[in-house]
Amino acid sequence: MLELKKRLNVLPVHLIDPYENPEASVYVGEELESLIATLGGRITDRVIQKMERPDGATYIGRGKVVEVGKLIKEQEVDVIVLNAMVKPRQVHVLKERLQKFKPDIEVWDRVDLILHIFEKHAATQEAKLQIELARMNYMGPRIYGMGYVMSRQGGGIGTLGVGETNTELMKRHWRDEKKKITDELKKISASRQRQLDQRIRAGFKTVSIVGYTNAGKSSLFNLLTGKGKLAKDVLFATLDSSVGKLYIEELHKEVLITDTIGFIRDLPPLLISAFKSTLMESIHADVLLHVIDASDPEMHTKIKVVTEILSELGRNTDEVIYIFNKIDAIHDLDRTGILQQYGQFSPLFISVKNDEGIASVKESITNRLMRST
Ligand SMILES: Nc1nc2c(ncn2[C@@H]2O[C@H](COP(=O)(O)OP(=O)(O)OP(=O)(O)O)[C@@H](O)[C@H]2O)c(=O)[nH]1
Ligand SMILES: [Mg+2]
Repeated sequence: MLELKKRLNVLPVHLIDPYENPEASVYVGEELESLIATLGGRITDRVIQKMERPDGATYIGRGKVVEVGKLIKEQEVDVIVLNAMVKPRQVHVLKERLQKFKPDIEVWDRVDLILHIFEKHAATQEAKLQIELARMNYMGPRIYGMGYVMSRQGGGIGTLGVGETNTELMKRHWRDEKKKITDELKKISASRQRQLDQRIRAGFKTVSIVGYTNAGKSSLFNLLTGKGKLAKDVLFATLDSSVGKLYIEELHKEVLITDTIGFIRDLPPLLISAFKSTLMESIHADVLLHVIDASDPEMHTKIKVVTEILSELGRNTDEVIYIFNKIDAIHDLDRTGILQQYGQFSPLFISVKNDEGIASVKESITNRLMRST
């Protein structure tokens, strides 16, 4: 693991399919750079490789390796980040080749970058364990076990059982570690589930806020619950679920509201599954609010990403309420178009920043709850 105390020099490397819509690549590239900024990295440069298909060995291709190699030396780059999910083997080979130019260079793919951000923002033991599990799932037994086997070999390979190969050892280590973490997570989740059950038995209804990262979920949560939760212009500011209360006059009752981790495109299912227990609780709420950044040109794609993840997690997405936030930041929002396209999701237009439309959110929650009781 890389020391994150000092400010990292980061070089993003984008592989662009020349036949793909160039605008789409720009947005995906911008997202990568805001992820890097979120981690506190300094972007030294930007390398673009136009290729229809990644190179099997080095991902970026032999010629590019030399170009990137020279850059990382010149610019004292600590990490290069590949803008995609890349096979561990390709990352490994690329790193080896680049080490000839700069021995301590790190090579991350997009998922590694996201995992480092998660790690930086993880506040609770549960979040930390979930990230560790996600990392293990993502690396797989071989890559995860590499460091372990090296250290065992340092201590003498004679400790291995007869006929036990390194791969088997790696797999066993991976399985054992995974079981330890999973067991611990189960305990935490069970105790939280008990709390939740108690609340449900006490007659509390639940409302959950979901959406793409940076859409304004925590900001809305704060406004609804009066809590001072961290809202920041970074991706994945929130990693832990938090619960607050909102009083609904018509029901003469308080409801529980949860704010949780944001979604992002190309989040591998294995990574989501590590956060499943936290996510499951929240997405199976009585009312689900999907917060959308209406000022984002990529809004429609992001809505799709969130909807897909919700269905992957088994939530019926028909009854979600769409909340188009940040209307203060866009002047020509096509409300008619949105109402037509997303009419079935009872779209609301709000600005948390200007405290606009919040009453409509409460009203919508109330209506749903009245219908379901
Ligand atoms: N202009 C504008 N900015 C907003 C509005 N609501 C939230 N923001 C800003 O959007 C950024 C993200 O807000 P958060 O509430 O942290 O978003 P989030 O969805 O919880 O993000 P993650 O937890 O990182 O997934 C912050 O800089 C907020 O100040 C709004 O109505 N208008
Ligand atoms: Mg948040």
